[in-house]
Amino acid sequence: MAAENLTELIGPFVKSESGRTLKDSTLREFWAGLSAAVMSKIADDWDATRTAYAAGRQEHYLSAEFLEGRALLNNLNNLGLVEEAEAAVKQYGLELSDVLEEEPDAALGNGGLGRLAACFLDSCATLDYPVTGYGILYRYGLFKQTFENGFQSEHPDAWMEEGYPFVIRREEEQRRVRFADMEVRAVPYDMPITGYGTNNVGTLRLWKSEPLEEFDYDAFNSQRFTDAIVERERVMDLCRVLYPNDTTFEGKVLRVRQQYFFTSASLQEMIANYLEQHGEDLTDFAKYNCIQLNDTHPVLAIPELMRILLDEHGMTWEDAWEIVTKTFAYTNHTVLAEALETWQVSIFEKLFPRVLEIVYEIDRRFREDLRERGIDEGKINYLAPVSDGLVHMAWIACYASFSINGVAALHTEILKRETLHDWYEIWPERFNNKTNGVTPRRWLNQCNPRLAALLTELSGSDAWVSDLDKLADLEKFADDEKVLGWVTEIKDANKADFAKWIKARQGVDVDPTSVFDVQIKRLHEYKRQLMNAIYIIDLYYRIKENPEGNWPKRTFIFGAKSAPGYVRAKAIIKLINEVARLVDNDPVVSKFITVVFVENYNVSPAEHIIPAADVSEQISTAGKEASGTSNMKFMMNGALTLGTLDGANVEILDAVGDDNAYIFGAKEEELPALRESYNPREAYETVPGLKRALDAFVNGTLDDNNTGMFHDLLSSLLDGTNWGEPADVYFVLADFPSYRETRDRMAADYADRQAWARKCWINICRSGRFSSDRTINDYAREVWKLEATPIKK
Ligand code: TH1
Repeated sequence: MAAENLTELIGPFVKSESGRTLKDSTLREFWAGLSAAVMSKIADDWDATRTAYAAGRQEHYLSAEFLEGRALLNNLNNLGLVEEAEAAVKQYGLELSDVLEEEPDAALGNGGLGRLAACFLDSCATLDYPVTGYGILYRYGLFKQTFENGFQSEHPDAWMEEGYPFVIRREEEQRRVRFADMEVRAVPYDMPITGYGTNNVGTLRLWKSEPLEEFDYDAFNSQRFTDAIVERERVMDLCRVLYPNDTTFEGKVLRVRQQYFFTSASLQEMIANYLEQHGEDLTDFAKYNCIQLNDTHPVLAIPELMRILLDEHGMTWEDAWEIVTKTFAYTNHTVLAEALETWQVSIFEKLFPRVLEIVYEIDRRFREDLRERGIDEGKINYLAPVSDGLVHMAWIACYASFSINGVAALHTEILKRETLHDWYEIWPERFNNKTNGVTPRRWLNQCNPRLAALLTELSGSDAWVSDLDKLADLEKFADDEKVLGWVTEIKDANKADFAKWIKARQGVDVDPTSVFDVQIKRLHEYKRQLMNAIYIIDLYYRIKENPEGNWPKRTFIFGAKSAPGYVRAKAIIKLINEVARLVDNDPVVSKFITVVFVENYNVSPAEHIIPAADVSEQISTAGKEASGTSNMKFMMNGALTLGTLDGANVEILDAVGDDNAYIFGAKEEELPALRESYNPREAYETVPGLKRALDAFVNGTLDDNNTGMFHDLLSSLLDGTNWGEPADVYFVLADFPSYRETRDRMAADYADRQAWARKCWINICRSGRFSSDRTINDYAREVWKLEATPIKK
């Protein structure tokens, strides 16, 4: 089977997918056929990997989100089948690139946290680590975004409704999950995770909820047919939709059901595998299993594992707790208070009373433990798993985990100093940092084939693709004019590609010779897209004032979804769209600048945008962005960072030095003092140009269709709110002057393309640290204690 080539395989697979002759098949059917053919080539190695991993020590990555994006090209690249696939579709007069664009994004995540999980699985597969991802097969991924008159509107993303060849249903490995008010089947759908330069194939296991019986015949026979159908739908509802909040907690019952559902099913599988491989005595469970909790969303796994060990395997509390506290490791991804998961005790009571009982017992013993350590009651009550009628998921995680990590150096320091300070005082040895990373397969080799070819040629092999530190050897070309010329040519070609892509997608014209200045990430006040927009409004007025000025040509690119209920974020989206219109309608200003808001930003648009970027906007308020990961993707692709000293920006600056990054704004340690004296109204009155730019929100220059939302935005900056929120919480106006100065300087620097290209090259060559391979090797060595387990070649 594996010997068959794609040229032979594709015909039959397309036919079976489409049920038609090849010449009548659609592009989508070609995509499905080619994908199915690729799956058939993976099957044997996948099976061998699963068998190899089952026997030894394994790590299980529990995450409510996996933002995989598209799978076909990634798999073709990993299997070395791109050329074969090109030839295979060419026989039918098609282009592979057109076939690839047919694939829907698997958008089972909101943003950085979900995409990180996907990059991690990629690295685990590439490095042969025995790691499995567990999550939820959401029927609807993150909503699709459209703009209606500049306003965001949301549409369901039924991403696998038309069939999706990259998941396999494993009927025989289903589990049962019990809630107080219902019992459901958890059916696993497995996605193969191929690696680069290895035959190992990892697994992402996504659970789907289904009714226990296809039909409740009892209900049917007693003429309650419709009741039976309604009950069925209730079970299917469980996995229906991904909650669209990034870094904010929403205490919906369905969400906590999802969390218990996938963690319980995953644990049952781990236990079953242990019993099969290592016998009835579970004492050594933690010797063979380690569980990484991706934020607090899977923390119910802690009391659930206790429940399984106590109730189903008759262990004592002490023995069970011993296992649990050697098994779990917790990653914190944010210090924002609004992200803290605290569930009402009454919800636990209703859904899983036995789990609540266990949580209470953890709480009781926790209090006893801390009292013995001489800690005062006030602090104990604050840190306790249960207090004031709320279950604190982060506190359970901190108490039960042997490892607690942040996702960038600065973030981990803030955890130790503030957010988790009390925990750090009691258990300092649990704390460690694991700076995030991104996979260079998708985020360089795959999305930027021109640059990848240059890197391979200059280094004499493609070894850098799975060992990104190798790029450091290429720094010797930093003053080689020929190489720098190629770097510039590659960027220009990528920009031309982007221009074509966005024209076809949104009908917008962009000038590929302009500076491409990009901010793509979830819309949140702390990320300060608003500061970016204010800069553009100010620039608009400055150009109008001086139309003969030597203004560099620039394209400002945005991509961002707002949580549907986040009113202020939605107002910022409308504002940016209105700024785009203002600029576009002005015959003078539009000669110099263009504003493009990429609709429905997602993983695959990012793959078009990032290779074309010159400027990477990483402008969050210092201390608020735990890490950021697009900053790393931009760096790898030779875009220069315009950023604050926040999250992983700090480490990027460390790697490239002051000359090769543009840093501005208040530092995290300066903010408390600044807050004391901060008066945003004074900035409004005194910073040149600021009043003019902000007045545009409300004086008719920008139109919010009489919703009042721009007025609210302005007053959030100048007045705060009558529910006690201070003015300009995120220091937009405070950082604006240094942002403007730095951004202006950056645009002027671009004119010297050679000097600019040199900076780009340094960024590329020093991006090795930001490969998720480095991150995963660190987790494997320091937290998971995991050995690479290659299957035979
Ligand atoms: C993000 C962080 O905001 C970002 O800075 C970081 O790079 C990324 O995680 C990966 O570590 C987060 N996303 C979420 C999503 C939810 C809750 C908390 C966070 S933190 C739903």
